[in-house]
Amino acid sequence: MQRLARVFSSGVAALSLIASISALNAGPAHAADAVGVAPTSIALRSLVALYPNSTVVSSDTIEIEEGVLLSLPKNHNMNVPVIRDQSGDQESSTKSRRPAPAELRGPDVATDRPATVEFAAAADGPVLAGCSYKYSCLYSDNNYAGYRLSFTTCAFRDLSRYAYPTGGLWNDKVSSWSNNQTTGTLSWYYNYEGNGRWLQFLNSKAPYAAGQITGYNNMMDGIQVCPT
Ligand SMILES: [Ca+2]
Repeated sequence: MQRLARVFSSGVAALSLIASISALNAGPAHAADAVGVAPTSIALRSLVALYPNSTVVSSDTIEIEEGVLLSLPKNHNMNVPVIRDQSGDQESSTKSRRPAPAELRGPDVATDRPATVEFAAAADGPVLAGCSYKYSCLYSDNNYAGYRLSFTTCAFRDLSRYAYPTGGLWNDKVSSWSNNQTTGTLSWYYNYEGNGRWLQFLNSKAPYAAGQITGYNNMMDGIQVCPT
């Protein structure tokens, strides 16, 4: 009977802990959240905590840099936090930064951005493989699964500048890709060869999607979105 009472009382303690966690999660939005969307789930809150300068843009997506979005996997349990393995973080932060490519060279064909790029289109275009219209997307798993990076600003991005949510960095993590920019707009993809050399090994012309990267899985280190 005494044992039962103890069990009962610890059960109450556990319950009240759950209640206080729930209260925490249901707490008022921070002032900063007012700019975007309040992170409503445990998963999204944990993701925001990993990227201190990020802004929430939707229930599964944060903006980690201007024009760069990071999304939770489609099948992520929103009640389960994202846990980062920090064992390699110190090594990553002391690694010397890769120099930006001096000159971005694309393929010999179709290097021009078409004159008919439809920036005037006000209505949203269709989502492609989970990738919003006007974005070029990279996924950590095959078939557009796993974590997703979405880029909309025309710029070169070194993937080794972005922390991968569960540990390490985003370089050598990409397993599928899509380009849902305006029709005809290009994206170029790079592998870093060392000594300042970036090798363009793939390119795409919107709309385009590939569920795997045959021969180049987990190799990509950089993306140039809409080269000019
Ligand atoms: Ca690589």
